Amino acid sequence: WVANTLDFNKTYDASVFETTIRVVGGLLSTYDLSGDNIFLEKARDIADRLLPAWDTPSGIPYNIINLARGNAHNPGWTGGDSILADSGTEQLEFIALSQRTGDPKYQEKVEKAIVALNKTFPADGLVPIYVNPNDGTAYGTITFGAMGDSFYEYLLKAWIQGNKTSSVKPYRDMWETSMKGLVSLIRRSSPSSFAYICEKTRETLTDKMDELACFAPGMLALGSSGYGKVEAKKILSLAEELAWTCYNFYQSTHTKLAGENYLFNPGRDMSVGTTWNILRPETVESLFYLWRLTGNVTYQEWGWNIFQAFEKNCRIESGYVGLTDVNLALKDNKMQTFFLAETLKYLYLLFSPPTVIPLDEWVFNTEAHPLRIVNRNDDIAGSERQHKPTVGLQSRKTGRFGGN
Ligand code: DMJ
Repeated sequence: WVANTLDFNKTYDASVFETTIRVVGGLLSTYDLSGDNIFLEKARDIADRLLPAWDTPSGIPYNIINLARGNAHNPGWTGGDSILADSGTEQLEFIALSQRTGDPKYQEKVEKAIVALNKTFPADGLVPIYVNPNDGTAYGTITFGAMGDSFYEYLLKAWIQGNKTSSVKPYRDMWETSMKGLVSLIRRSSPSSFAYICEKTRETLTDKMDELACFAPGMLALGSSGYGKVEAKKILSLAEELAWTCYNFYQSTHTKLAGENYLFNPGRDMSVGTTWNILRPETVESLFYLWRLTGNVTYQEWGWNIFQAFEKNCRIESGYVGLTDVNLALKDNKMQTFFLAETLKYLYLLFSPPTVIPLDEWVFNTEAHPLRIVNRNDDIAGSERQHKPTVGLQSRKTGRFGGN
């Protein structure tokens, strides 16, 4: 079907972010798992159609592009600006594509966007969600939930994908800076002392956390081993605390499924804000990482309970659907693709031996498509040799960003 029927030449305005993480990521992962060239060819076809989105004055992409015509723009409701997560979550896929094709152009485009974001990177590493594609300045809310989330995830994962070498150290540096910022947003509820990540607009913190931000415990756990012993322990323990909070997002409702976001009020711990559940994966994703990295079977138990709640409330004859209200158990009529790509995959992996997609050989893109970590010395067609970075990252003299 992919060889004979899949055709990307559509007059369709596609989200650059969603198409990258779902389609390019899915095809590249299938290529890595099967070795069948058709998947690489198709990944390249659609990536080529997305590439003009990065032709902006700053290198920060427009977030929508017409797949057949190649004209790019931003959604009207952002006032013409780009969204942080939509603009900084293509690095893994496009770097992988350059590695596998030997053509550096994909990597160059997505790294230029990070370089642009790094130019105005704040001291606490927390970047607001709206970014001007002309000059890279950012404004609006700071969040690890919707519209911010995977930008931070990819800083860490690009470092892992690059074998944690000096050439990708700038990613790690940016990520560590952002994690200091994350720590500054942590507050604890009363009476039960659940740790949560606030949102921030200018100097004001809001006691609200999206379920989407529940990818953060997994990210912190995954990144913890890159710190020295003492800091690693602190970060891992924060990851465990946040995972407990996220698990309680589920446990605190009538269906035992989490709402879309939570509000924290003194004396009342957490309460559901937006009531729907669209089968999102972030909490089970974090449980998967925590189980792999700590070996603590409690995370399997929590994952099993969440799985049972999906079975009980969301399963219908033809598949699964979300809920419009997690307390009233009202069903919607949609099964999001990330339920198969992520939610069920992470649950499957939570109950598989760690040798299934080992974390030292694979890195999951933000849609849970595993990409093989390629030994940089063995990069196909020698991306190290061929790739001449055209941009420098602040004053760094070394590294992939630095022009060596
Ligand atoms: C997925 O598409 C990805 O995980 C993305 O980064 C944000 N969240 C959705 C699923 O909730």
